[in-house]
Amino acid sequence: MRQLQCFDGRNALDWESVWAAFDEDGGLIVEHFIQPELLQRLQADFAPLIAAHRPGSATEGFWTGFHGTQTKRVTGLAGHSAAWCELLCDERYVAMGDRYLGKDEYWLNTAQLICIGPNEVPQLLHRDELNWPRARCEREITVTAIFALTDFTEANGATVLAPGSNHWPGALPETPTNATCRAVMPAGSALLYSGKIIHGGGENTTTNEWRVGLHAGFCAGWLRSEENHQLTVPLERARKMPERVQHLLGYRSYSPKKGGRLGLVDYDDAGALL
Ligand SMILES: O=C(O)CCC(=O)C(=O)O
Repeated sequence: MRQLQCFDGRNALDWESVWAAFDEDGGLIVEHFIQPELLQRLQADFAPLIAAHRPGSATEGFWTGFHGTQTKRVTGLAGHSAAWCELLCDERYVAMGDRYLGKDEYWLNTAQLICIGPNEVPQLLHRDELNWPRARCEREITVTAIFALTDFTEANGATVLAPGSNHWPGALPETPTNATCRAVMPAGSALLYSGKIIHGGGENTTTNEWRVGLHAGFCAGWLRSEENHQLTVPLERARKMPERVQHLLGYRSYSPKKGGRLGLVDYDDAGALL
């Protein structure tokens, strides 16, 4: 069974190998990506939000199954955690967005805590780029990180991925079980992956363990992001955030090297408001 390549974030990353793994397999793991002290602050910031949240989806129909009936999903995180805003500025995370989507040409798509609870069934396998089915093209339109805030194990719901499926033709080809692996990784690791790789949340067969992942992706600046950050992080709060975070949350306009500008305010960059 093909596995994802694994790097050690305590050492300087060999970027050529990192991008080669990303391009070939569609994803990779960087263990120890988050410093222990930052990990503790993230866990402390998010613990009360997770405790206050109930499992299951607010949306009926297809989304009830997709989101998971035993899974808590918590969004709107930037307004609650300075530690998360700090991680958003991590230069290795920035490097992934800049490489695949173009420097300053992307938004934070969604940042959600995905807490997979005991007895959760496997999530439907999917490709993240299918959020925008008509926009799919050869290039990446979305790339994502899942940061492990607890250990990810086979038993508690480590993400299921099909390495190499980023090259498979068709919108969502059939995925044989023997083509998949699990992103087993210790707390503090990051799974970095392409919008084209087939993947999904894993089954949680434990009776008492929650698997907590911070699922945070970027999407191209010409796309509407999954989460509406400007409604959960009000302007006054955004003013106090690092410039990169303001940008990622949509408090900037999209100005590609070619083509027109989007998301303007009074024909100026939205950043002028701040
Ligand atoms: O939680 C995971 O491991 C993956 C979840 C996922 O891919 C999703 O909800 O879109």
